[in-house]
Amino acid sequence: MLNSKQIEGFHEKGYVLIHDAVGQQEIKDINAQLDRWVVQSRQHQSNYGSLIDGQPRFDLEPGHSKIAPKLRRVTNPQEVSPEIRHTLLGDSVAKYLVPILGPDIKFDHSKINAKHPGMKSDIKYHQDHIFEPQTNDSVIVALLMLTDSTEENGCLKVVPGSHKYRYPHTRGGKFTGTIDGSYNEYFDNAAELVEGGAGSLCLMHTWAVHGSEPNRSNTPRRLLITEYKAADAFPLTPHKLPSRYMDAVVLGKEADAPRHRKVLDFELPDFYKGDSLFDLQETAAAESGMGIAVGAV
Ligand SMILES: O=C(O)CCC(=O)C(=O)O
Repeated sequence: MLNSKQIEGFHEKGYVLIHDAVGQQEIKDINAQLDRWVVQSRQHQSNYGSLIDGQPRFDLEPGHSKIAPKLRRVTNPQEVSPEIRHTLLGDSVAKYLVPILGPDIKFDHSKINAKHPGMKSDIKYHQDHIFEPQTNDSVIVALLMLTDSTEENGCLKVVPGSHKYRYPHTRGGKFTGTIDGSYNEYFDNAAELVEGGAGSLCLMHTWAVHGSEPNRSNTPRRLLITEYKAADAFPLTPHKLPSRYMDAVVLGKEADAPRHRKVLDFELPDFYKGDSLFDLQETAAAESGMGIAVGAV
């Protein structure tokens, strides 16, 4: 499914883009589901729905209203959509991961990030692994484009090679969900735009630094983001976005025992249940401070 150049590129840069990875009918079905959720969101004034631990599933951007709905995130949509379950827990996406993760693969969690025209949310630079640390780094973030993704509508940006470093996501001992803003200029200069058509799939290393700008266009940008991991990767902390499909085997078989990385070389996050990623990052952005790279691995 991935040729040797693509596999090499993933290890070198920390991500690889596969065009036309998932069929248009699946993409259409998922978009139809998301359209229904946007309509439903018009009935709500604040975040709503419920994950298995009670925190909200549907996250609304400030300024959301009945007339101008701003549904920006749906967490663990596979729990409430058979179409999404089919794509994420079947092999549509997972089959691409085998050359990197091996034959035995588990699902971790997923979310849809939506940026419709007029919405202002961005995603500040961060590394995903720090949010849900596992016993090893055989974890891939699979980002499936549900719409065409361009620089103008706020496509994903990845800093190539950044997966070989660890950056702090805390300030004053508090987990901020974002890397200190003093790195922004460096990241902005180095980051690569991940542009592609609907159905394209970006496989990103769990430690790759990434973020995205607000949508400045008239076209929507929708992204279905899923973490998968090798069957022998086990969580080090309670999950912040738990679901009943967490750790479900999607390909191959269960592992008998966890595999551990040699050194535990990063901070563990605070448990921030109830805060959305956006609130967490916005609070951090309002503060200032300096950070230092923890070091190369
Ligand atoms: O929506 C995006 O462009 C990036 C998503 C992301 O990094 C996240 O939600 O953790």
